[in-house]
Amino acid sequence: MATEPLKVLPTAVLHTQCPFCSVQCKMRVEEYIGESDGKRPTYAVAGIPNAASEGRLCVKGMNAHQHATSRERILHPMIRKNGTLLRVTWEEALEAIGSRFRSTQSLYGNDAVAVYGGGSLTNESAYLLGKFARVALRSKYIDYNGRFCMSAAASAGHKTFGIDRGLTNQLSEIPLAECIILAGTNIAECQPTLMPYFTRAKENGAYIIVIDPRVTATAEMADLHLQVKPGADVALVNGMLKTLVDERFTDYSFVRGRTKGFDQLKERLDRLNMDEVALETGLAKEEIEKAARAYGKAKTGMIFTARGVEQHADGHLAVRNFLNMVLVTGKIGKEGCGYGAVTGQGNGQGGREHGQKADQLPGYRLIENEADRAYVAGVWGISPGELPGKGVSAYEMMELIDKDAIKALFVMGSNPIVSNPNALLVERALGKLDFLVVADMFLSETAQLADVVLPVTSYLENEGTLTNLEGRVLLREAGRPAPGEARHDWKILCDLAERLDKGTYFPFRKAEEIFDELRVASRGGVADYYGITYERLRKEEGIYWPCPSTDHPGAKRLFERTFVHPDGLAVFQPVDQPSPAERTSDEFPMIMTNGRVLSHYLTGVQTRRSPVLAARDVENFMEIHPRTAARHRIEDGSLVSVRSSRGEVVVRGKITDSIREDTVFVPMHWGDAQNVNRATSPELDPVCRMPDFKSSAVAISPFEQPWMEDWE
Ligand SMILES: Nc1nc2c(c(=O)[nH]1)N[C@H]1C(S)=C(S)[C@@H](COP(=O)(O)OP(=O)(O)OC[C@H]3O[C@@H](n4cnc5c(=O)[nH]c(N)nc54)[C@H](O)[C@@H]3O)O[C@H]1N2
Ligand SMILES: Nc1nc2c(c(=O)[nH]1)N[C@H]1C(S)=C(S)[C@@H](COP(=O)(O)OP(=O)(O)OC[C@H]3O[C@@H](n4cnc5c(=O)[nH]c(N)nc54)[C@H](O)[C@@H]3O)O[C@H]1N2
Ligand code: SF4
Ligand SMILES: [Mo]
Repeated sequence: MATEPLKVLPTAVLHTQCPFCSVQCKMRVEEYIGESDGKRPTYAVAGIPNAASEGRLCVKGMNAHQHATSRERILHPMIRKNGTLLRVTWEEALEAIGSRFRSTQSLYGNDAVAVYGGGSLTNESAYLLGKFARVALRSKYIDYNGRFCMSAAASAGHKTFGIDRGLTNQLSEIPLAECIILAGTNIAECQPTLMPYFTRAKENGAYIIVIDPRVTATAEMADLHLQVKPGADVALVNGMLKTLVDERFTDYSFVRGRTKGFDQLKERLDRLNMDEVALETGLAKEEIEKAARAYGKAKTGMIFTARGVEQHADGHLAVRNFLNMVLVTGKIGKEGCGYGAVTGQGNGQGGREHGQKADQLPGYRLIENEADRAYVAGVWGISPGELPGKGVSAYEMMELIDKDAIKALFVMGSNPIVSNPNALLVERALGKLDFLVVADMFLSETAQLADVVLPVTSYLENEGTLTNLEGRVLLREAGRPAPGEARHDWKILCDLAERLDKGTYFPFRKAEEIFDELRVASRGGVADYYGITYERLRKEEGIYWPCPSTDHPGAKRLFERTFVHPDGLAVFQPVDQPSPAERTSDEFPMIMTNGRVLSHYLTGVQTRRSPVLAARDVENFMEIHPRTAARHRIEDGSLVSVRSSRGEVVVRGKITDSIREDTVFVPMHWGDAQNVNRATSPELDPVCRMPDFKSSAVAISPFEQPWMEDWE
C-alpha cells in the first residue's frame, strides 16, 4: 500500500512582490528551516494571481530569494579604516556620516554633499530620500538612476499629454488592440510575464510590428519586423507619419478637437524625402509604408516604446514622434487604443513621481514652480525659501564630482559605477570624493569604493508601496525579519536626519506613516496619490493614480475626454532628422547598442549572486553578424575587444545572424573589464538629459592578451 508523503509545513510564508522589473508580479515565498543546526533553509516560490501578472512568474522572480538569502548579504555597517572596510556599530557609522556631511557642508557649502537614488526603492523611501536631500541636507544635488531609464518617455509624456504615466491603459486592454507596435522594447526578456497579453492579442487577429535592430524573442512573434539601424527611430517614424498623412489615415475630427500643432507637423512631413528616410534607417521604403498602413487602417491600436527608442541623445524627440503617430490617428483614450512607455525597474514609475529627480518635488510637482514649492514646503513645515533649487542630472553629477564641485555622495539603491555611461570617468570621479556612503544589500562595485557601507533590507523584509508599469500602486507586504543588522532604507534616512539635527521632520516609525505624508504632499499634483491608503491597497488589487480622494476608483484609462494640459489639448511636435547619434568613422566603424538578457538584472549585483540565474549567462558577450565577424577575424566564443573613444570592454564573441551587419550588441549586466559602459557615449539629450547609451561608434577586434605580447 502506498504511503502518504510526509507533509512538511513551511516555517514562514511571505507574501511579497518580485524585486526586479516593472510588472511587479506578486508571489508567495515559503521558507523551510531544516531541523539540524547549521542547515540552510530551503524555499518554495509560487506566483499569486493578480490583475497584472495573473499569477505568472519568470525565471528571475522564481529565483530572487537566492540573492536575498545569500551569504553575501551585508549584515552590518562598515567603515573604511586604513583602506579596508571593517565592521562597526550603527552608532559609529551614523556618527561618522553625520559629522563628515556637516564638516563638508560647513567648508564647501550645502551643495557639496549630493544624493543619488534608485527606482528599486519603495515610494516611501524614494519620497523620503528627496525630502532628506532638501530638508536634512538642504542640497540641490539629488538625482537617480531613473534618469537613465525613464527620462525621455517622461519628458515626452509631459510635453505631449501634460502627464507621464507608463501605460495610458490597463494591461487587460492589450488583447483588444488590432495593431500593436513594439518599438525598442524586448518584452519577452524584460517583462516576460506580460507576453500572454500579446499572444492573446494575436489570437484575436492583431497585427504586431516590432522595431528593433535585432531579431529578439519579442520580434519572433511579429508579423512585421523592422530591423532599424540603432538611433534612427526618429527618421523611421517620420516615414510612417508621412505615409499616414499622405494616404489619409489622419483622424481629422480628433486632430481638430483634441490637439494642437498639426499644421506644423504636416508642413514638416510635406518636405520629407522617403529615400532619405530609407537610407537613414537602413530599411526599405516599402517596409516602412507597410507598417504605417497596418497601424493606420486598424480600428484600434497601441504603441509601446522602451529603452531602445529612448536611450539616445534624441530620445525625447523619438518618443514624441511615436506620440505624433498616436495623435494623428486618434488612437488614444478609447478601449484598445493607447500608448505605453514600458517602465523598467520595480518602482521605475513611482520612483519618478515623488522627488528623487533634480527638478522635482512629490506628486510630480516642480521645484522651480513657486506654487509647488510653497505647497510642499507647507507639508514639510519649512519656509519655501529654505527649499534648494534645481540640481543636475545623474551623469552631470558625476562630472561635477570629477571637477571637485561635489565632495561627498550618498548612494541609495544604485550601482552608478557600472550603470552610468563613460564608466571610466565615473570611476575616476568617485575615486576623487572626500566621502562616499553607499546603502546596499551587497558590496556592489560602487560599494567597494565607499568610505561607509550601510546594510539594507530586501524585498522579503521591506514593506512598502511600488507603482507598476500601468501606474497601478501596489502594496508589498514583505515581513521576514531583517537579517543581521540590516535596516530599511527609510529608517536609515530617519536615523541620519536625526544626526543632522533634523529628526523632527523625520518622525516616522513605519512605512505607512511615510505613505500618509506622501499622500498629502502629492495631493492636487499631477501624480495625485491622496485617495490611496494602505487599507484600500489591501482590499482592492492595487489602485491607479491619479486618485484624488478616498472614494475615487483610480484612473484606469487616461485621456478619454481631455488631456492634462490646462487647455485640455495634446501637442504635436514636428521632429527633424538626422539624429545626433555618434557617427561611425574609419577608426570606429561599427555601431554598438546594448541592453538586457532574460536571466540578469541591470548591473547584475543581485542576479550574479543567484546561482541559478548566474549559471545561465556567466559572462558578458557581443552579438555579431557572421559576415561582420569574418571581416574582423572574430571567432565564435573567442574574446573580443570593443573600443570607443572612451574606453575598452573585453567580452566573448557570439556569432548570430539575428543582428544587423553594421551593429553589435553587448549586454549591460557585468562590471569591471566587462562593463559595456566603459565604451558608451555620455552625450546627453538636451531636453531630458538621457545619455546616448544605445548608439556608440566602436572598433572591434580579437582580444590580444597583454601578457602574450610581453612574452614575445
Ligand atoms: N531580464 C531583464 N529584465 C529587465 C531588466 C533587466 O536588466 N533584465 N531591466 C528592467 C529595466 S530597469 C528596464 S529599463 C527594462 C528595459 O527593457 P527594454 O527597453 O525592453 O530593454 P533593452 O534590452 O535595454 O532594450 C530593448 C531593445 O531595444 C533594442 N534597441 C537597441 N537600440 C535600438 C534603437 O536604436 N532603436 C530601437 N527601436 N531599438 C533598439 C535592443 O536590441 C533591445 O532588444 O527592462 C526591465 N526588465
Ligand atoms: N549601457 C547601458 N547602461 C544602462 C542601461 C542600458 O540599457 N545600457 N540602462 C539604464 C537603466 S534603464 C537603468 S534603470 C540603470 C540601472 O542601474 P543601477 O542603478 O546601477 O541598477 P542596479 O544594478 O539595479 O543597482 C541597484 C543597486 O541597488 C541595490 N538595491 C536593490 N534594491 C535595493 C533597495 O531596496 N535599497 C537599496 N538601498 N539598495 C537596493 C542592488 O543590490 C544594486 O547594487 O542602468 C542604466 N544603464
Ligand atoms: S522579473 Fe518582472 S516579469 Fe519576472 S517575475 Fe519579476 S516582476 Fe515578474
Ligand atoms: Mo531601467
